[in-house]
Amino acid sequence: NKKVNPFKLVENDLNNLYKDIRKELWTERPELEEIASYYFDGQGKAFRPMIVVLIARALNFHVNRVPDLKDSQKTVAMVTEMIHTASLVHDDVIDTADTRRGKPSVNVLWGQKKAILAGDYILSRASQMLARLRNDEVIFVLSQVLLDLVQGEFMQMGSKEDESERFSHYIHKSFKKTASLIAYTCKAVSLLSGANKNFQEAAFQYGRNLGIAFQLVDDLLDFVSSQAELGKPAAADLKLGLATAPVLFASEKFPELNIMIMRRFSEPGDVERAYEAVMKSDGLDHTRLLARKHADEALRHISPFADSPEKQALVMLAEMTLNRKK
Ligand code: 2DE
Ligand code: MG
Ligand code: MG
Ligand code: MG
Ligand code: MG
Repeated sequence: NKKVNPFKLVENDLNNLYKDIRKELWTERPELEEIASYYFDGQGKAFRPMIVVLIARALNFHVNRVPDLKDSQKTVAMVTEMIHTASLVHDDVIDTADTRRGKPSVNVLWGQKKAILAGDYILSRASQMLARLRNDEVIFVLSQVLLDLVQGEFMQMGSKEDESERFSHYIHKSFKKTASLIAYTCKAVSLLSGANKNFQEAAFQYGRNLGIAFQLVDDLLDFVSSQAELGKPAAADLKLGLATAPVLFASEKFPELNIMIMRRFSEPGDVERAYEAVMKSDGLDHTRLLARKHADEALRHISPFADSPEKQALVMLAEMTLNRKK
């Protein structure tokens, strides 16, 4: 059982991904093209396209013993990264974030108005690429992602009055804001592989669980990583008023957190006190355990896939999601 290298497996398929995206972003407005292309510099982790390509290849192999990526699946991988990036350009406007991926954010370099338009422009090009696939089901599935992203971001702006509903609200929000994109893009490439309904659902569930694990780890890293490691400010979520899993778990031991959660850490000293409480509680351990549970669940869903290097890489990806440091 030789160790596979997930990066090597997708190397050929992802090699030209950013270059190909930049080609799609061509427009006779040079500044619009420049802003829209800014994050497609090949420096991103390309975590999402990697998952999509590996699911596609694993199911292509499962269905006809040939893993080679289809052009339509390559398009979905590109569209995945484009939707993700567009949402981040808008997210940084909403969060007034001034760094992203270790560089100044689009809103800092070009201002909010152009950032909003650049995000819209990336989405409009992604829509055209999708339309060119002439596949209703794929278009339908990826439209759901856009809807979920907006709803997830909106859900995050409110705090649940009822303490007992907070955790399920948080998980639901995490699905919409983060996991939906991974889950539905996995489903889209599984449709294009010709896999049957059971395997389409398995691909969806792999993406859903991996995505929730990914967000739980993201929320954990916000407490334990530094600005230098993340390429964005640490403890940023509390400062934004967000009660993520570590805080929600900590509130079981420190009920005084509940009032701060309700006022979204807006009083002087709230952020520092909440941070301390999380550190003194087992909130971080609980969050890590829950991420592990979702990663295990992701693996359970792909266990019926025919064995292949791609399937083994999908297993490793779940591990990497739990162990990442940024
Ligand atoms: C990252 O969240 C953002 C996720 C989704 C944003 C969705 C928007 C709706 P974070 P970080 C803005 C519009 C959707 C479009 C344009 C498709 O937790 O920590 O703030 O990386 O992430 O800033
Ligand atoms: Mg943000
Ligand atoms: Mg945000
Ligand atoms: Mg975050
Ligand atoms: Mg993030």
